[in-house]
Amino acid sequence: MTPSSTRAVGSAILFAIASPALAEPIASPSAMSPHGLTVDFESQPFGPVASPLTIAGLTFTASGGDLSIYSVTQWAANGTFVEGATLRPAIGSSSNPHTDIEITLPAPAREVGLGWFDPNFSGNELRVFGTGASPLETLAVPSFPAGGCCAAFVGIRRAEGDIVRVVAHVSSPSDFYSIDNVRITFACPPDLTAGAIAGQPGFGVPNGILSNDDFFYYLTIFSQANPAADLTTGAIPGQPGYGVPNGVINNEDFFYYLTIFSMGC
Ligand SMILES: [Ca+2]
Ligand SMILES: [Ca+2]
Ligand SMILES: [Ca+2]
Repeated sequence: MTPSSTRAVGSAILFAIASPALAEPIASPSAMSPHGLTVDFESQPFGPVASPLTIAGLTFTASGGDLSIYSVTQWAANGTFVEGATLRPAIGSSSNPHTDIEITLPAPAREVGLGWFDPNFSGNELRVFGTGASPLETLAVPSFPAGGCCAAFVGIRRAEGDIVRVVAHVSSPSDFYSIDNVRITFACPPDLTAGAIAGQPGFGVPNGILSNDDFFYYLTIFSQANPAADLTTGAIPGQPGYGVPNGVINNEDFFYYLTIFSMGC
């Protein structure tokens, strides 16, 4: 081997070792895990709402003021990636322009996706962060002619499962936008709650820690036939429908949860 070919092999090995797991854009909500959390804002009253706003453990903050729940039903984009109630900065005048919306997650995630209503200018971005100040990934939001015709979907998967903060970055203060159907797949699927006592803060919100509370929480939602307890079609790994909810809550779901719980994070 010549010194240069040795170097080449050496750098190839170093590259292989140093290369992080690939992050991949996600093209549609259907390509995301069926076990994700979706926040669709449908339970929120329309109109201005104070920032920060917390829903299902996700905390939404507008960088320039308050937030607002906005209906997109009058636009053709309704029912694509955005529907009904959506979240936007509380705008209405040039003195209160469109600003970024930051989403803080209660536990690390490996998939994040959302619908973006009426992106018109280039430069709109979905930025995902770990614990550091620099984005782990930045995704461009496709743009469309102004007028509410269209919505975009932007999503990202990181095998590292290290996303804890997401920013919907708006290109311009005058690019009217809102977000909807914010989907999060947490990094630890059996982590379902922070505590096992109903009504306590953190009940039903993952906290990045797998403990007996998660198991008791699953027992609770299973016994209540909560739709969230539907995790699988069958309990045998490798069989079709394993890990795919089927609209039925039965023992298969219980044994599936036992399996993923015993596997840990
Ligand atoms: Ca909605
Ligand atoms: Ca937990
Ligand atoms: Ca099921």
